[in-house]
Amino acid sequence: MEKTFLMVKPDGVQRNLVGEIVNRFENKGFTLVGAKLMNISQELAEQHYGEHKERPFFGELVDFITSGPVFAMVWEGENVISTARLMMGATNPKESAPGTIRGDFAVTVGKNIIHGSDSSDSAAREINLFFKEEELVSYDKSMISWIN
Ligand code: RTP
Ligand code: MG
Repeated sequence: MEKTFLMVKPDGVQRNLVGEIVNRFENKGFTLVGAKLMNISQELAEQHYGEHKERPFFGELVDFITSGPVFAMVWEGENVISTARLMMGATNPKESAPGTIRGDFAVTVGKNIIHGSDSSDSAAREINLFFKEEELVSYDKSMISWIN
């Protein structure tokens, strides 16, 4: 089953949006298979955002993502990589549609609440960067009955 790496950025954690964001992906029907609240080191930030190394905003981006705890997650489900990107909304909140996470909660591009992998290659790379294999679980919700 397809997996993606999603992360509530430091602004989302500070604004108490972790629950709201988890809720959206749960309600959609995806399965949370790994999660942790953590601080990102300078080294991890530079690796994670390596593709933007030459961009003028790289320094700011690394400073921001290391400025406070993030909530790192791995989600599983059919087409979860592209669907999560749709649910996040456009990178720049001034273009992200209402109803999306960035459209509903963010104003500026530098503080856009959430990160999500943009392809299957980046999902594999980012999951590997943030999680050890034993930190991920595998389960089938339909097999667990809490009521009967
Ligand atoms: P992300 O990687 O965080 O999920 O965001 P994204 O794919 O939608 O956007 P990407 O192009 O990968 O950019 C990474 C992050 O860099 C910041 N950014 N700042 N000042 C700027 O013009 C600018 N452009 C991008 C954003 O926080 C973006 O999420
Ligand atoms: Mg990106």
